[in-house]
Amino acid sequence: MNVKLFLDDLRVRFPNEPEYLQAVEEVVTSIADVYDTYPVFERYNLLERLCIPDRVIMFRVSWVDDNGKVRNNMGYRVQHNYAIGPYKGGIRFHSSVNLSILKFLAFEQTFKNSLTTLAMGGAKGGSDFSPRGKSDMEVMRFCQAFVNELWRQIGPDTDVPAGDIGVGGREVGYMYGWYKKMTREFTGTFTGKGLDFGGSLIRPEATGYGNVYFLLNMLATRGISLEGKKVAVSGSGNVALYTAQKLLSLGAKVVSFSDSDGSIVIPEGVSQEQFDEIFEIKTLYRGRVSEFAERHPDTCTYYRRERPWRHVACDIAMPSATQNELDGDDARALLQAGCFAVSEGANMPSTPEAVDEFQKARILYAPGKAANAGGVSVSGLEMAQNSQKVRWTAEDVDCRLRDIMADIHSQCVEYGKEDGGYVDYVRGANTAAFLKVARAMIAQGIM
Ligand code: NDP
Ligand code: 2IT
Repeated sequence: MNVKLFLDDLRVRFPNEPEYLQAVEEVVTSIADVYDTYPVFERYNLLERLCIPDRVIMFRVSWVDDNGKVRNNMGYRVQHNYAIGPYKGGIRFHSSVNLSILKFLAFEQTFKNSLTTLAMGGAKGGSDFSPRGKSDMEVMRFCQAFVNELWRQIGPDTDVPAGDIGVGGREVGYMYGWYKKMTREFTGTFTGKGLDFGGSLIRPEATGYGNVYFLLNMLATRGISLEGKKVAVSGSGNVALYTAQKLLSLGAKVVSFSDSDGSIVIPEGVSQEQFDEIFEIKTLYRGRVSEFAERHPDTCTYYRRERPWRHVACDIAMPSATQNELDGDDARALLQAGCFAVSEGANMPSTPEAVDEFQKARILYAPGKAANAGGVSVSGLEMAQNSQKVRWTAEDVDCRLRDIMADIHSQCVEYGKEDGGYVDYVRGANTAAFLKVARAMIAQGIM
């Protein structure tokens, strides 16, 4: 396969989709060798079929705000690939959402879900609607209008949405409620549901906890303990908060958080009480990290409109906000300060230049599709519980999550270990994920 020609062709066909092209380029470059090892792949033109989504559904969402004004947003669902299971992936509500971002996320999700060991294909959806600053009733009306269009396209064995940026328990509840009303079915078509109506214990925690479990597996390969290590976290949403909660419980120091307005840095690490305060500001009041900085001027510095990376001295970085939030200069600053491990909670948070820096420096670097797969894994466990109409205990789900993260780590090592012993987790994750989906696509024929 000629990687350059393949990518040039995609660039011509999808010129306005930089995030999608970025995600595809990373995967295609890293699996080129294994792709060429099996001529059947090229005979089936498998790569092109795997990179272009099965289908994209786009629609207008009209809703009425609290002032009686009619508002219009765009709605999308990208059903990328369902070779190994029903389409599965989150819904993102954020003003930045566009087709390129959702296509990159659905593409990544296909590979991530393949690594989880569970039967799930890849999808992503969302809207350029932002829940921030909206009342509960506005969010509810928007979610109902969104699902009014989407409900025909999804189902427990067809496509199962969940949360992502801007979509948490509240939004999933409203969407699931309307889905039920339209279908008159109580099935597990959404995951991340409330515990009282089919949700799984540990699903809210799963992405953050799973990332820490993955990190522990990586550290173990070099005999390093997490205790006492300084960890820079970005974001302050679902993933960031539960990452920090697990880190604190294991004796690590969490030295930063951020949101779209700026970052807070706490050089000595947040205490448990301070973490509880941040958790409350973010989850109870939907507030800003700057509010915490205002209350703690002695221990915490606020950097307005800046990301944390150039302002923290840390051993480990866990970017958990959004795509391309850590660039080449940030990576060099982190390395300079002694950072020796990066485990991505967000999807594609590091730019290609940053990834290159981490890999050149031979530090432990785990891409999001491996490290943050805990969230969708527990979504898969929620689907399993829903179809059996049972509820597993928190211990049971947590134990399965640990096992899955260990399994994903082993797959990365199996396919990513180099002669000198260095593990290229990017190549490992992409290759393991690709081979499973590719085998399934070949076995099921061209469609
Ligand atoms: P949340 O909406 O709960 O939190 C997102 C956080 O990131 C917020 O602190 C938000 O700040 C910040 N953020 C969002 N967009 C930007 C931006 N453009 N610039 C700077 N900061 C930004 O989302 P999640 O925690 O669920 O998601 C975070 C990341 O993790 C995403 O990349 C998501 O795709 C990924 N992920 C999520 C999973 C899940 O289960 N939820 C699973 C796997 C990956 P603000 O409050 O100001 O908007
Ligand atoms: O990026 C992701 O893996 C998610 N947002 C979670 C998807 C899911 O279906 O739980």
